[in-house]
Amino acid sequence: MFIEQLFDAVTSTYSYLLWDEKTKHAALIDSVKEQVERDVTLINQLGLTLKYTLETHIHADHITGSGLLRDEFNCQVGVHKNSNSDCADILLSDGDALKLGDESIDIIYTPGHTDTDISYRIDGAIFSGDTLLVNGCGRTDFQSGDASSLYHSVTVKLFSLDDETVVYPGHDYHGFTATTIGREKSFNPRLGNNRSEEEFIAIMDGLILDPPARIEIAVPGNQHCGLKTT
Ligand SMILES: N[C@@H](CCC(=O)N[C@@H](CS)C(=O)NCC(=O)O)C(=O)O
Ligand SMILES: [Fe+2]
Repeated sequence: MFIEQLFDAVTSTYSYLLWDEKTKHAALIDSVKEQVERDVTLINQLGLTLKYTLETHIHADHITGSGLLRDEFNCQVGVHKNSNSDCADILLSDGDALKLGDESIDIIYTPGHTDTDISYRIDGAIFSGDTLLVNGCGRTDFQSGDASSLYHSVTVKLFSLDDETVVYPGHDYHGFTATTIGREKSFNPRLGNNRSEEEFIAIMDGLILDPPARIEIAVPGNQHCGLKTT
């Protein structure tokens, strides 16, 4: 599978275009509405057929481009079944798989940042959304977030993948692009080095964070595939 990592500098969001080289079938994970023109041009230049736009969760900080991309490419929009989406074509659950040519995208439910979080696994890599970030993890203080769930999603589900698995995060606020499961198991300051669940919950409870600036419009907007934002 080929992977192109794309960045939205305003919200520090990564989007990922993946495609199967043989069939040119593609998926775009975590698109950003303001970047749709960039993404449409790239998809056309590469001669890809966009099959899916996929969300790692219902985002609170930016609005998805999934609805506009579906209008352009007639692709299917996939989100987790808990998302209360009124527009998705596919409601995903743990254990589901999507096909891109002969390649598979496996769905792993990894709640904790929200109750809609999916990590998407392909051969050798995982797109972890905001469940596992480079040296960090998503906050757990809104949208049914839960530190205990996040702890289990990371330490039981993600840390059981091979150490060499490349981790592509949903955001990075510090200049990193990707990491590996082995690196995060050793060095993640919140979850690595066999951190206990109690310690992790205390760390998350101790964070004092402002809500994302656009949360009031982003959450309902994303439940409408970014097409209605008020
Ligand atoms: N200042 C940002 C906040 C972004 C934010 O809260 N990001 C979430 C992901 S949606 C998070 O979990 N951040 C983790 C962190 O900042 O370490 C905004 O207003 O959008
Ligand atoms: Fe998020």
